[in-house]
Amino acid sequence: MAFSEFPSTSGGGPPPPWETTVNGKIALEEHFAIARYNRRPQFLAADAWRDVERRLADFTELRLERMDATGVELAIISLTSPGVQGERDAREAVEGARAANDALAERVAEHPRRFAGFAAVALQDVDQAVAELHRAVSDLGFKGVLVNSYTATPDGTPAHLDEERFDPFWSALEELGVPLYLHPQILPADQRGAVTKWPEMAGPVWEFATETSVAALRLITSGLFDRHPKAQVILGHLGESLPFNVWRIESRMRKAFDRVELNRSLTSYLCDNFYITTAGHFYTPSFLATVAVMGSDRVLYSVDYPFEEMEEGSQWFDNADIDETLRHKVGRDNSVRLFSL
Ligand code: GRE
Ligand code: ZN
Repeated sequence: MAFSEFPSTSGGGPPPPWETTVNGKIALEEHFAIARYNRRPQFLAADAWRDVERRLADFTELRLERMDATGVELAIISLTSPGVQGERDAREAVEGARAANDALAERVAEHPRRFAGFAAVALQDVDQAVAELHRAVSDLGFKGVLVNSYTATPDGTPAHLDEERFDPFWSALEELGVPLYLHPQILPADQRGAVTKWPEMAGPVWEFATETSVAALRLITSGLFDRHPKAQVILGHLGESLPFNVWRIESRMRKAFDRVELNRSLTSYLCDNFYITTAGHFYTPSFLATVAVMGSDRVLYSVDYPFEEMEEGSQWFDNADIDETLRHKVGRDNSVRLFSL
């Protein structure tokens, strides 16, 4: 298999016991939960949830074994959705983010070659979120932050990442040089009409893609990347449908508005300020379209464990009919570069 050619990153000394089975992939939409955030999403059936719940809490017994078996050397782990973004109370959110990050840091410290972390932050309090981001990156060694799109507020109005009050947080990300993983959440309550009527579309089926593609477009159209040109955002699920639609969005945007207030084109923001992962989307035609739009340096392998199976991801990716240079870039090299590993 292609990935067996990867050199070990373990440096000198005797090979660690996993070396025979790990072949070097890096995955970065991989979730865990501490007890307070390990809650069944309403769109997951109870029997499916029992398994996910156990696997969210586990790092070693189930997760590491599957990583070994499927050639994932390093998983960058994040708190599951909605996590801290679901807290209406700012103090609870601040406390929850800290607890989740401390718990994750402990697990990473036990297996520093196999796990790394994305921070959770309480954007309910922007100053606290900036402080926690600094602590997570500088003290805990985390590789960036993952935000489950919009943040709850006391009155239930969602706070979106393009709002200017979050500018200090974007500045902190630029200063630290770390990316923000923009992860889905279910739609805000007042927008769930179609998925309430037809639950078949809820959550990862289609709701996530609509929610998060709009969240990403809001970042662009708000001019956020003109204010924060170095900001880097990661989208999962092959870009939540955006690469497929970018030409049409851009074309119609130009036709609808002669007033173009942005410095650059939509496509150039997408290609310069975004990375896209394969999390939960293991389909070669869509993957190749994504690479064609984004370029081969901005697509990264991921699974979305434990909501998706590592076996399904690696069976697709390791055997996909793509060239080996591309497989190595997406499987590993692009992440090594992005996260300075
Ligand atoms: C995800 O992280 O993508 C996810 C959830 C919950 C259910 C399904 C799913 O957070 O894919
Ligand atoms: Zn996910």
